Amino acid sequence: MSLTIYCLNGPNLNLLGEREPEIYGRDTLDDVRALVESRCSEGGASVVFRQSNHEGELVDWIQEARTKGAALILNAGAYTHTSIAIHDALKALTIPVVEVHLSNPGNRESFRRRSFVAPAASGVIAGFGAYGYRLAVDAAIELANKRS
Ligand code: CA2
Repeated sequence: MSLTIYCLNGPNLNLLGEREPEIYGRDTLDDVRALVESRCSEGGASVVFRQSNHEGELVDWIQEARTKGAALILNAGAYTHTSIAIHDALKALTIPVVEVHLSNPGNRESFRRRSFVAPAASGVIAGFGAYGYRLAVDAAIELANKRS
């Protein structure tokens, strides 16, 4: 049976491509979805790709990935820097987690330097724009295959 990769996206990422292209690039979230779907299909995996502006909904989906997913790619947006609820949900997972960001939070405002996702992630990909999602898919499939 093929692997299912969850790719979850947090608040405001629905606005991608509409504002601040110098930080987040010109790709829309639909472009990112297409890239992720295509890379997953090349790697023999299926994908559940979602975005929410609501912390609790993201927590629900992380819990869903726990039983239905082989790996999780997560761009928690600003919740990365604030959410203990997302941190706790991630800690309950046994599947690999790949944290991804379009920008590099490490070279931006100091409040973006703390991540509540990173301590629960296998690795972090940041600063490569939409291309980072392609790298994240490769890492997620590699880690999921190693486990199965
Ligand atoms: O670089 C990333 O992927 C971020 O997760 C994006 C978040 C930000 O809070 C994180 O520090 C880093 C913000 C997403 C907002 O996306 C927008 C896109 C276009 C226009 C406005 C917001």
